[in-house]
Amino acid sequence: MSDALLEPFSVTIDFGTGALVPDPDVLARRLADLDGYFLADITDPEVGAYTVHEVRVPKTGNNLLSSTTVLEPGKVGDEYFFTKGHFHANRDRAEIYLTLSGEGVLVMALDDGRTVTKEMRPGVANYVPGHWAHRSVNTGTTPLVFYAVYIGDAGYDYATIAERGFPVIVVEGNDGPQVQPNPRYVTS
Ligand code: PAN
Ligand code: ZN
Repeated sequence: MSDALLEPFSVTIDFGTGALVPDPDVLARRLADLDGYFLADITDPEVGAYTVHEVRVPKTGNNLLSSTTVLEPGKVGDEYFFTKGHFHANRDRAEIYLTLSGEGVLVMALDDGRTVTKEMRPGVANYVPGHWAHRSVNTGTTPLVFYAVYIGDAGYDYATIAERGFPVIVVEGNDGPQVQPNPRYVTS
């Protein structure tokens, strides 16, 4: 057996705030942690961008990890606040995002630049197959809260996105959110 036998357990999720009971591992990202990710300069690096609340489970391939993300509304330049975005370190590991509150766009991209965007709104479950980098963008005026479930040994490759960016950006246009080519995207 590759893992200890776990006791069944339950977690309570507040759909509005993303809070989990019992207490999860919490990671908080400020705009300072997103330095270099936006086209425009960040004027207030201390502003909170998002928090991730992860259910405590061993990070092995036979477990399912899960977390809520609470992504604040806001913009840097014309770009809406977003998560760093990543490929999974084990690239073929899949993931599901279920939006609990707020509205946004899920940007997914392959290594070759192929890009798919999907709407995030309460009740929508987005399936992120293996090999697709993924980033959430809050296009609304309230926190975007979603619950993610992923294979325990998925891991994170942030470096590729930090270096190359995503092929598209999501900006505020005259008629609402617009998906546009990222002028700084570095092709492989
Ligand atoms: C999510 C993300 C979370 C924060 O749980 O990790 O939304 O985004 P970044 O990790 O890109 O900063 C997930 O996709 N886990 O695999
Ligand atoms: Zn992921």
